[in-house]
Amino acid sequence: GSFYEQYHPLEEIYFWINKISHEHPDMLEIILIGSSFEKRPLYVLKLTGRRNSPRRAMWIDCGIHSREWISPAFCIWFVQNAIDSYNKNPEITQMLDNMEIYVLPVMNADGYVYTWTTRRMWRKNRSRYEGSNCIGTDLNRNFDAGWCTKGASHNPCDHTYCGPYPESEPEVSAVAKFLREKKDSMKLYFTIHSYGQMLLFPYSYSYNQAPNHDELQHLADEATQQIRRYYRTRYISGPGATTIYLAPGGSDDWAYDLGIKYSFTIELRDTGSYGFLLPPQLIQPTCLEVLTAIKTITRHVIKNT
Ligand code: 0X9
Ligand code: ZN
Repeated sequence: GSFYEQYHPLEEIYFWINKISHEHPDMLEIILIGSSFEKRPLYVLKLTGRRNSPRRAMWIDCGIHSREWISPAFCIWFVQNAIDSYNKNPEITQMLDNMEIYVLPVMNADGYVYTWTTRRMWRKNRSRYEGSNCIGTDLNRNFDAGWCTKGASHNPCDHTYCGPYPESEPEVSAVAKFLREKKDSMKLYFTIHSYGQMLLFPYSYSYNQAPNHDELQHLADEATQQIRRYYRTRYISGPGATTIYLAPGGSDDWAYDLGIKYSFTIELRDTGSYGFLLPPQLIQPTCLEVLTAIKTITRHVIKNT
């Protein structure tokens, strides 16, 4: 298979980021937004059409949880697909001409490296704090949104450790700082996870309905119908808290409360047969079907913002 049909270690992803930006300087720009706990760079790709003066922006991050390898693979595939489809596919062209698209391919760089070298099922980052020998904070419990209430843990040895305080983790604070700076133009937020085949929206830190709940539910239903039409894959949708579980400190809820009224977590394939060990042959179909959902949602956001 091609580069886009395989999983890659972090060094190869960094190399790809450099290569593709040099090949398409008119459409891609590399932005260094910060560094990880172990001082690895966090690169964001800024993707734009050639004739755009967009006042809108959207964000896609991948790899918050290191063992979810399909997630970085999606971000990489998405960037490549957008570049190839620009001026060919009308929906992608419209998307790039109306939105600046910021893509963070691997948010949890240290954890990702660790899953390649040492422990495939590692989820958290690799931070250490005094007072415990356990390593790692769950980056999706460290955002400042109902931080460390029910659904997260104060115990550093747990999978859902929320960290010593909100935004304690350099990966989280880098993303939060960048989104805060861009919040006026940022209209749409996606965070890509696996697995479970779900399209989730706020809230996850409480059972309260989001102010635009009905609009989000309707839009999510439309998006999952598109996925179903593509390969008959079933995705379910709803607010995080009622669809999976209460889980505070997540990036989607934080982005939403920052003012990004279209905020989604996508749990990619599958529903558990392979789980995190999704075979590489399934990268392409997984990405293709979810792109239909992203197109549907983006079209709606362009029309309504
Ligand atoms: O628990 C999570 O962080 C996500 N599921 S995963 O299996 N990929 O770990 C779901 C996140 C939903 N959103 C929030 N909890 N805010
Ligand atoms: Zn996850």
